[in-house]
Amino acid sequence: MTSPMTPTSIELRRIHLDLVTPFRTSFGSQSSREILLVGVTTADGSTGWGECVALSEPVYSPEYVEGVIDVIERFMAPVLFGASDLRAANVIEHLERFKGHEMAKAALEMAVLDAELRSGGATLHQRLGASRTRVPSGVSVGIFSTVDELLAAVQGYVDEGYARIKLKIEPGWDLEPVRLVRELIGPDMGLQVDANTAYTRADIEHLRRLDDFDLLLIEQPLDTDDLLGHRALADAIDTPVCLDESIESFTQAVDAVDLGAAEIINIKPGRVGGYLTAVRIHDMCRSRGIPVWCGGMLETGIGRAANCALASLDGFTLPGDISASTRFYARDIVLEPIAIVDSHVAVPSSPGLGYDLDVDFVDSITTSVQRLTR
Ligand code: SMG
Ligand code: MG
Repeated sequence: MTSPMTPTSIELRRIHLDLVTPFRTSFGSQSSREILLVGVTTADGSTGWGECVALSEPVYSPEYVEGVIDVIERFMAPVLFGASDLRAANVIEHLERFKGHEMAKAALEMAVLDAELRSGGATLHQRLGASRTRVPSGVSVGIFSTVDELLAAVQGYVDEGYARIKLKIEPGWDLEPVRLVRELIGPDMGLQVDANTAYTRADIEHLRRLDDFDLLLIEQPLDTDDLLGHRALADAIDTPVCLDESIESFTQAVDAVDLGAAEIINIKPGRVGGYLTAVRIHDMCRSRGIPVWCGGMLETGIGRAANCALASLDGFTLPGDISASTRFYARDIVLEPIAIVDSHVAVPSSPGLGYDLDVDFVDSITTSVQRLTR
């Protein structure tokens, strides 16, 4: 058992990174990423960092950067400062009074976990009990104005060695782009689609036509709340239905599986309230034969390193959205950017979450810092 820690300060640092190319999904296009880093420093002098996955606007989920800062500053930080027995394993318990805000809670748990692992000289990979030393790397490809641009982008990712392709889709950008990409990459490469809630139950017949393309899965086609719609879709089509936005907790994951609404789950630690809850969802899915994979939120090397360790657990049987740092950023904020070797990303082996911050670069892209103290 790890010894409890006393947090003495919490830093909320906002950074700004330009994307190498705009990323368009069914809910909008972004050409830069604002990211909130959460640093927790403890009385023994160790600091851990968490990366919050919230976007600037509440368009993927209800949380957004400014709201996360507010809820941490106003409610969550004071509770953690007052805790006498703080460990990564009980951060979520301490914050239980506060409803929702899973991304804020996850970022705090992640920072405490990093500090705890660093002071104990252990890796996240060891802590989670994972065995694999590398994980296959998948890439998420946005929506383009023309199919020619899409095909050129996909060809580029294939050339870089990605193990599978995920295409963003929306009404008007689905059957034809998917058909052409399947033709381009051939029958053997893994291909899947992600609609980010862009369809309704009225589209079930249309979505059935995706069955022709031997997809690994269709991710979150319907509304976040529409579990029964996803069940109806799963009954109507052969392509496995995977949930992303709908799963914000362990209980929701169990319910979605029980209802037959999720044949596969995309586990994003930030969306479900942290890495430790992510592992519980993984374990539950594994015991019930539900494949899982690790999603991405355009993380920097901090989140990517940790996602990689999580994805090395045995139940992560499908390639995750764990791409190289260069997929989104010309320069990452960690000293050793995430790279693809032979279609895989190596699980980090240094203590903590597995990254070393490029402090000078982080300073140069910081747009605001708040330091909260005990
Ligand atoms: O980090 O590789 C990544 C991004 C993967 O497509 C991705 N994420 O719905 O799964 C998803 C999206 C959410 C982020 S969109 C801004
Ligand atoms: Mg998704």
